Amino acid sequence: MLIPVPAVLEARPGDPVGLPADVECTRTDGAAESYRLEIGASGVAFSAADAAGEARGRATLRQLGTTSTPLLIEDAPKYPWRGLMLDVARHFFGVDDVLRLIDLAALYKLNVFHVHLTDDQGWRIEVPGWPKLTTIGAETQVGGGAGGFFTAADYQRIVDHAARHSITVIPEVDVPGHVNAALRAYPELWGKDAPEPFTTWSSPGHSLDVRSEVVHRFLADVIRALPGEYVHLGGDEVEGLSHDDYVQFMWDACSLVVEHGKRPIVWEEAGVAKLPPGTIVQHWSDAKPARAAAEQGLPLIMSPAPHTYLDQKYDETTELGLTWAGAVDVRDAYEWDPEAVIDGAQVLGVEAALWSETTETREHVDSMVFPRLLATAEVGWSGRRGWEDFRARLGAHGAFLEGLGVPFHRSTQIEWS
Ligand code: TNX
Repeated sequence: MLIPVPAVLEARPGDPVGLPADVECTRTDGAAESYRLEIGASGVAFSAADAAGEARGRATLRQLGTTSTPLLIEDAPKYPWRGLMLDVARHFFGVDDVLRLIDLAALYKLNVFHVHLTDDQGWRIEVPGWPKLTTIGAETQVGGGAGGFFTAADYQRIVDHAARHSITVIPEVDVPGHVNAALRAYPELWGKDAPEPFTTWSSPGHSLDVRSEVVHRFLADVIRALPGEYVHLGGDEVEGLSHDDYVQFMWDACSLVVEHGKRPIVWEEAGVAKLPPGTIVQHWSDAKPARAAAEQGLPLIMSPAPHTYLDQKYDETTELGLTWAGAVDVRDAYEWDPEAVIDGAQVLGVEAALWSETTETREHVDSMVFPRLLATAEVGWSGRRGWEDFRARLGAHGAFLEGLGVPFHRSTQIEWS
């Protein structure tokens, strides 16, 4: 829930996005992530069903900025999956930038941080036994600049930090396409000469040699290197593979994730393949394979590009961003129903995605993520409460974002206070 904030916010020097820890919270029975907050003359009564509920309640307290206005909030999420994806492959963002973004996501009750770790332009995560993935595979990014990568310790810091907000980190390693960086490091993964670095947008369209033994060994080592309950295997925009090879590979790769005791996630393209039960499918653009996934009984994460793609321009005057999904202004990010996107889908939740072809700095990221992420957050937590209502609350919320030092995009759809 996005709460209207008072005009004057308490300054919290040294802790610009920290959540208040000074109000005590007790545990009660209730739905996952639920909490109850009662502010009265005699003080604050705060209870939550679990640690996540406590974190969501503290986010509300932080947005309120005061414990002196009487109120009663009984709150629980509509969907169990409310995510933000950051692409660190097209342009690399370091640990500090990532931790800060997670702090901001926590303020809006998100509970998933999905990090797109590999793509044509760079491989950004250390994998034991495959050192060239990061020495060679990480050295470029879009525009040709130096890339970067997370060591295992860096990545663990991100996971631990997110866990303190009851946010789950989802690592994505994109296979069998979008692999140019990995092929440069280990050409045996496609059985040809090492390709040239790829430092522009789009994709050279290369694919792993999915029938080779080395690819399966590689995948197992990658899956083992990634901590957590989930592995996102990508599976999007694959070129140069037969349909049969593609569907067989997606089945094998997802099964390998299951064998490692983890739950696979894939982009919607893989919905045309038979996938292990429990695999989560992420819709972004094409209803047909997403529907095929739903028909298999698999749960879906909704990231429809015209509503959740944070890399798209707000309007034709926006400097950064792509346009293939049309302009995505705040109203587009807010006015959509996750249940109405794919017929018959079991909707796990929503996720906004920042692809980073055009975003290079923290300021770039902030201006694309905010305020649109707040719309996705509310669609996922409260369900829609009406555009005019949201619009008014968001307008009053501008000062809050400003107080956090977030250079958000001042969409002309909003009357900013
Ligand atoms: C499509 S969404 C992609 C990404 C691009 C994005 C740009 C998806 C699964 N694939 O590789 O970065 O469009 O908007």
